[in-house]
Amino acid sequence: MANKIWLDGQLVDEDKAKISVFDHGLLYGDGVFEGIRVYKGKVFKLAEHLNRLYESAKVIRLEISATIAELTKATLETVKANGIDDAGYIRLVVTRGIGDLGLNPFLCKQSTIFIIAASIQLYPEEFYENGMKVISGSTLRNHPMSLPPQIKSLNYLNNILAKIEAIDAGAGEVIMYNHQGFVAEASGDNVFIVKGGKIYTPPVQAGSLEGITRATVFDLARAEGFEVIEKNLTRMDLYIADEFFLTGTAAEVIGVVDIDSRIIGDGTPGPITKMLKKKFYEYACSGTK
Ligand code: PXG
Repeated sequence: MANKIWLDGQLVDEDKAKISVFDHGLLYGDGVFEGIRVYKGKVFKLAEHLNRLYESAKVIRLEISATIAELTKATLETVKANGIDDAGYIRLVVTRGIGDLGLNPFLCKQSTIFIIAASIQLYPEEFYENGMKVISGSTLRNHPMSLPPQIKSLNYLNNILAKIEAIDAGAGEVIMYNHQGFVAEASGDNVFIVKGGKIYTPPVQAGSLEGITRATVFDLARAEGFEVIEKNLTRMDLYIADEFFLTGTAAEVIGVVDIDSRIIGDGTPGPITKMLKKKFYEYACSGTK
């Protein structure tokens, strides 16, 4: 059975879900999106994802042609129509809409909205068991005065260039630094380290998305009595960390055991990383939104 795609107010078959070649989402990467998980029939943190979507849209002066309540309903409808129950992945995209061949976004009459609900491609279990190898990328994260990394925009070329470096190096992910040399984020995840029993992560102002998994990990770690500190981190801080992990909708919580051939801890995911990974999964499956 073909996937049902929600497109501008209607559920249509996958092969009928088509976007115009004049859509500015395609012509200029002009738009915003969210990637959301479904666990045990529940859409994880939908309100937080939609809030971030509308904030991203506000910054780029994109008026979303639906209310939060309408998009909440549409998302749930799309999940149901596709029979997604667990290990589901929702991609909600809002483009500037159809315009002409000029940059002017205000000539686009109406945003285009579509929602895909599918199964998530999970990392192999051994990645979680054994930990991941990452590299420091030479591609800097976008300068916040250029394209703020807090916007989850359709323009991912900055991250894609960094991801190519990871692929070329045979690494699972790439760490991106900012123009000052501080850690920003990975190509699709936020960065955390553990040092001396405390948990550290860069402030979003260093150049990262304000990750929803990141915020959840803050809550879970603090509930376990850990201090979570937002602080600028250098490449050296990563090299000498006791533990190192990444967080994101796709990866959840995943341990890093090698960065630029410096081995982290004993070369396997550390105890706090493993605890948070477990707590995260339990929390996500508990039905708490
Ligand atoms: N930074 C960037 C640049 C991201 O794209 C995160 C951090 C983590 O944010 P969340 O809110 O997800 O904790 C992301 C999110 C994929 C995929 O298919 C990537 C993301 C989300 C969903 C799927 O690679 N990145």
